[in-house]
Amino acid sequence: MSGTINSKTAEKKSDRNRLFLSLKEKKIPTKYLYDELGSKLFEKICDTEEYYLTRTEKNILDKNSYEIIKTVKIKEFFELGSGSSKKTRVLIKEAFKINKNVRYISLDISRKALNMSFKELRNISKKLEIHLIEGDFLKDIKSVNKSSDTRMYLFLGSTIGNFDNALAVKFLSKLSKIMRKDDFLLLGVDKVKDIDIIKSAYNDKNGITEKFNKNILSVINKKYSLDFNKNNFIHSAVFNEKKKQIEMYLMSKINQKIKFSDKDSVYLNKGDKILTEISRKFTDKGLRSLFKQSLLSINKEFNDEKNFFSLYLLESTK
Ligand code: SAH
Ligand code: AVI
Repeated sequence: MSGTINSKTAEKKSDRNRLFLSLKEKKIPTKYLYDELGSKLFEKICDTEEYYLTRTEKNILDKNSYEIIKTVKIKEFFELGSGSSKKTRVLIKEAFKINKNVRYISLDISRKALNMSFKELRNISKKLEIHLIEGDFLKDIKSVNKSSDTRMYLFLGSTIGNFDNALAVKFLSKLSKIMRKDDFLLLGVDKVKDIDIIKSAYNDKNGITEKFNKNILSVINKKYSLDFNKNNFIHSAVFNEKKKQIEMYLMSKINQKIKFSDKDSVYLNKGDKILTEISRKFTDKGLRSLFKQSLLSINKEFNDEKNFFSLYLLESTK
């Protein structure tokens, strides 16, 4: 069972150049974590004992979806980076109970995620209108801004934490400018807490995060005909206390040269680290400042008892 996917991800020569420039800075864009296997591994991470984020956010949603849906009259949900939509389900189900004409749109870079999302939401009802868009939320949001119905944007799972501050402000401001008077953004954010709890979420004992991280090499190998050997790398996820962020790296075990094209190669020394992802953890003060800079204001805030994770219902102040 799968829905029709509208694709916006044609491969361009500039993507290859961008990847090379990124590799020269010892970075791989985070979006390459998510191919078919990457999306499956991410789902497995969500079920690990250590990865508290998903179950905490799910509990918050389970408890508050009714209140959210009751307070805001939404015709259309537009989820960015939906993954499997397992958490979103309860929200859409509540909305569908009230309004059978409710519409759900998912924009995700991974086909696997879109298919999982379709499966998850289709079983609410065959009548639920579902649109799937394979695209990059950093590039393609504007092109799907065609609806005149009241819309709730969903950006869950603390994916905003995968952006540095400048990118987060740019992304959220863009959303705020697109949002109309009656639109909302529901944003999930992971909070600063005991460092050991955070670190173990990215270093699970069964090595699923390690596989997820190393899979990024298979993704770029396949996409750009490269020959990274994952056995020559070590998974490293450390907490940068100053920046309050997890930094996920692949550390080279050896001195190595990876051919990129006839004229270009990537050189790595033993111990060199390639950054694959940052995952920022937020304070209330930091969030207030982020929202202000991004032309957003808080309508409602939902937390768990331990204050591990927060869900914000935001409005545009543009
Ligand atoms: N929101 C879900 C999934 C989070 S994982 C949850 O809370 O569990 C991040 C999701 O964003 C993945 O499904 C991944 O495929 C998607 N993603 C990552 N980078 C993206 C990009 N640049 N554009 C669109 N989707 C992206
Ligand atoms: C999608 N994103 C918010 C996850 C995170 O926690 O930063 C991705 C992830 N990386 C490693 N584990 C999970």
